[in-house]
Amino acid sequence: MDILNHIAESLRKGEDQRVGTLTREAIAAGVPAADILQEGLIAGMNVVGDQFRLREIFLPDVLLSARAMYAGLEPLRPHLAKAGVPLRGKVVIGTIKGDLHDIGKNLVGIMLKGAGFEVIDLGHDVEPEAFVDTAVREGAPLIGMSALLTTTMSRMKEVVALIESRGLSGQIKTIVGGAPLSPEFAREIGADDYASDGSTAVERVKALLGVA
Ligand code: B1M
Repeated sequence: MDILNHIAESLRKGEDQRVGTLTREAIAAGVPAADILQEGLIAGMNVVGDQFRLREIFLPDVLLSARAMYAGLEPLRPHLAKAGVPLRGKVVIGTIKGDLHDIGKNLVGIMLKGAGFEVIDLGHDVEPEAFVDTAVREGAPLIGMSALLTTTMSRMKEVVALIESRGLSGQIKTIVGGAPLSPEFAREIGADDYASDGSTAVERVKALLGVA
């Protein structure tokens, strides 16, 4: 079994220390950070999601795997985010109210920081008002929202509605993402854009803010 399969398998088993060690070994062996992320950590987490859906494992197991995911992301962080890129503008991000899933949102934040954006991360379970209030206070022209639950994704439209009702349309743009979302959903709620993963998010944010 190669090291990426080992990482995926250890993450599935919730072995956080092992995932951290294997990730560091993979980095030292010169395995590209993007491969460690996609074929190791995310591949393992996808298996966890499938097993959870099929009720082969339960919530405490998923929590252990989430902890292992963070143990792998920690050493990977500086390799995902390229150092020394000039600041390109402020972005407010967070996971929408009612939703505690933050791994994907954090990854998007890492990639945006790596691309030179100043990222204000409001965390998870974020009130719609908090997104807009923070963007106004910080002078941030973009809000990025994440949702992993079909029950919480609809709350994103409250943020878009607040931007409109406060007369901020055009001044503050929105981008949404998360596993249950789609470009159609983004259009339906009036968001300015949708991204399926971290690197696409960087490209779409650059385009929305008109920076190279
Ligand atoms: Co939850 N959970 N969970 N969970 N969990 C899912 C999402 C689920 C699909 C599992 C399943 O049934 N197969 C299911 C949702 C079903 C649905 O809504 N239709 C589910 C459920 C049901 C639940 C609970 C309700 C379970 C319960 O209590 N009975 C509960 C809800 C709690 C709550 O939020 N209120 C719950 C809890 C949890 C944990 C706390 C145990 C844990 C989260 C820990 C944490 O995040 N700190 C957890 C986990 C880990 C998962 C799975 C297994 C993995 C999610 C993940 O981190 N993926 C997940 C199944 C799955 O997705 N396979 C599942 C890895 C991550 C890198 O991918 O988040 O998709 P992702 O992010 C991607 C893209 O989506 C995109 O880029 C990222 C990088 O590529 N992206 C963006 C994300 N945000 C973006 C924003 C952008 C752009 C792109 O722009 C701003």
